[in-house]
Amino acid sequence: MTEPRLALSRADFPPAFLFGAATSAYQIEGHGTGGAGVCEWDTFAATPGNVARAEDGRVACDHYHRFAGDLDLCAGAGFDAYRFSTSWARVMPEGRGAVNAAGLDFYDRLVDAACERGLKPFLTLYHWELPAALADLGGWRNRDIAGWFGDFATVVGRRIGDRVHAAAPINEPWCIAWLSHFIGQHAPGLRDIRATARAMHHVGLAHGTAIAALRGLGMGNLGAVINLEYPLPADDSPAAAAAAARYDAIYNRFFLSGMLAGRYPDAVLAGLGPHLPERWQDDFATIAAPLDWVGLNYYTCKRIAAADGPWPNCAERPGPLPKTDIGWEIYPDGLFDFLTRIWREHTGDLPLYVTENGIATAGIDDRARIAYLDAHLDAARRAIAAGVPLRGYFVWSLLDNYEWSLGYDKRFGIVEVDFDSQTRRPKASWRALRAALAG
Ligand code: IFM
Repeated sequence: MTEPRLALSRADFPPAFLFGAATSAYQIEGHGTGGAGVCEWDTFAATPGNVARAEDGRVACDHYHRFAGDLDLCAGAGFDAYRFSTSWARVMPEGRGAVNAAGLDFYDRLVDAACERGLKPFLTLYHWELPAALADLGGWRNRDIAGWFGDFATVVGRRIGDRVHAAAPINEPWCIAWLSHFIGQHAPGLRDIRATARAMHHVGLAHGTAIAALRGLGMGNLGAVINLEYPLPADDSPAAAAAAARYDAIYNRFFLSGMLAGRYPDAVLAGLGPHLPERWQDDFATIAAPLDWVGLNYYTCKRIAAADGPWPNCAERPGPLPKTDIGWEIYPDGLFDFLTRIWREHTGDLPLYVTENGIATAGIDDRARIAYLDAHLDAARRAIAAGVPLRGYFVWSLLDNYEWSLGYDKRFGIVEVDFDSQTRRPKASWRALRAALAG
């Protein structure tokens, strides 16, 4: 059988365009080893009903011990960059105060190993493993988290900031705030509008505080990584159009607008305004600290209908397009539209990156992934042709890994992981990428 190939290749992109693979700490490292402190996801997973099969990140891909081989696979596919995150609870087991030297040493070795293989390290400081000791103090609901996070940023930046190519404080603010405090699907599993409003604001405040801390260390190339979901009205009614616009404001515009323009959209203030902390407007001087780039994580669209009940009066409906193993519709045009819209409305000349894009699909002969990557790379290529200063694209993910509340059976990797034996096997998509990125 002939090997499936991507239609696009490196030659279809500008010469300096970076191709990378992305991962995150808790999803691959094995949180039970190396002196990491208990984090919110450990206790969330240990609570019945929160995570499929109650699976957690204690072992995951055992990347903590196998990172060298994993980076060989990343470099072997021809990638230019590796996007990874540092675990707050591994570096500071209590979230504040004492540093776990073994944890910092691990990230030091990891960054060196990436550089040795010619991979530019893209650091994300926080990808969701909040130390449980900070969750005890209210976690993202507590304004003090901005200062605690700034201290964590300083500890990490001091140690590896000299070698990372780019850094962003926080991965996917929407997931940390809305998905985790309003929908309750991620740790800490709350469903409360006041908690949500505070988390939405404090995530931005922590982001800006960390940017200031990293700049204070002399680091440059600092950005933000925002996740986006393309809202399509579920029907032709004006009510559905209005609901989709509200969804867009909450999901896609709140953080971009806060971090880049120093204001929140009125459509979100209509619901969250009464629950925001006092004098929240004063914090924009910190939240909207100048950035060097913006990263967009994109996967899917959502069909949004109007709903009864309290704000935001939005309900999701099933859509007709082909779906991934998670049930997400495949909608590459959403990536093109977002890139062009965000460039025009929010970021202007700032370099953009697609910092995550990928598909959950089973099996090692993952032609569905190759088709998905092709279609989204084509959307990226079209956006560049339209003038968008897109500088790179990262596949999510290098390895099959812990997909949060869905556990281990949703497969996002271009490399298969057997979680019993910890064997790695490159999939057809890994080989297709290697062929496309060669030369
Ligand atoms: O696995 C996640 C990742 O942690 C954040 N972005 C989306 C991915 C797929 O759901």
